[in-house]
Amino acid sequence: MRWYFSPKHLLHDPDREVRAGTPTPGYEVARRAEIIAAELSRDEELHRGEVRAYDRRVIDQVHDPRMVDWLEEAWAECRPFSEHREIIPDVYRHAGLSVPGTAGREPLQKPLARLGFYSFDSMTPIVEGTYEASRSAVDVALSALEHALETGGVAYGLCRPPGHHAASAMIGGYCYFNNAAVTAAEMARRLGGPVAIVDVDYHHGNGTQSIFYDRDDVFYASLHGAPARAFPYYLGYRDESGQGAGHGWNHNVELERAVADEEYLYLLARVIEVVHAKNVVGVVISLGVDTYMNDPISDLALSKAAYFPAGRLFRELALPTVVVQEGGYDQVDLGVNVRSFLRGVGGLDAAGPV
Ligand code: Q9C
Ligand code: ZN
Repeated sequence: MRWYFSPKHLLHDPDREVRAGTPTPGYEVARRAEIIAAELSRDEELHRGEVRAYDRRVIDQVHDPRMVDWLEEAWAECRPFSEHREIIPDVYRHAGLSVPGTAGREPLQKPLARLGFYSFDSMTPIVEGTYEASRSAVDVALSALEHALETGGVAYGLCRPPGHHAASAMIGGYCYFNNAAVTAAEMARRLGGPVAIVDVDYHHGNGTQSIFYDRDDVFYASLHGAPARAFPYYLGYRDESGQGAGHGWNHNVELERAVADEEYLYLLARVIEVVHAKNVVGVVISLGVDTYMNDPISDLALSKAAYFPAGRLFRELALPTVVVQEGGYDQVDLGVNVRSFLRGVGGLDAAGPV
């Protein structure tokens, strides 16, 4: 199996995020990706492929081009207003700040108001290199897609920053461009048939859900901490099943706290059956390993032993598959958990070379 990784992720290096009003060091750090890359480099059965640069038009297929323009300019235009390296919003476009027909009004003259227009939380800072790093994460995912389409097999994009909380015109949850959504939309277009995104990150992928909510070319299925207690709180409920042409094309499974291996694998197998019944022709996996028992910001209880069988369950589908990295914040076992999942989905044996 091939994996893809770009050192440009290092350009996104905020020192802090704001939680409960307090600046804190932040969990989504550059070291995460370096840890995963180091672990995969040790595995002789996983081969690193060449990352290509893709045209912005691929991103514009799922993101509002005005947001893409904005993200490119955001740091420079907000820079004079921040005392730090990061820009963090202080006013947000809450749903209550619009009446029908006004939700699209972008305050072009005020950089911080524009920042709040496109952001939904204070944990997703913008630094000088955020745009370039985010573009590179999309390049990584699309390079993996290219390989999966060429071989009909599996490829992994070690994307950073992650993407599944980013919607068409909204950043948040450490996410800027939705790598999985861009990849799935392009995969569906190239294959000429519907594809599925299976999101196994601890958090609900609100951005991915929103992007495809009224579409029947991408089926979105997610298992995640129930939003009544888990970020992003306002989406991810089981009754959100899609609308219009997309009705029946969204599937949320809410997990209680402390769900462990056996129950998780049972529920994931059922989700994969649902995907199978959709007759999709390709799969994108949003892989977050923040389901791990030692994850510092999550409350599930998966052990290291869960990730290999979790990956292997996807082999049942026997479809071109792109795995993209989302969350996972335990820096001790992050790398081994990702590697185990990849060996599972890649059809390699459990142990593997050291
Ligand atoms: N007390 C991803 O895993 N903060 N994003 C949660 C919990 C934000 C996670 C606060 C979590 C975002 C890609
Ligand atoms: Zn997550």
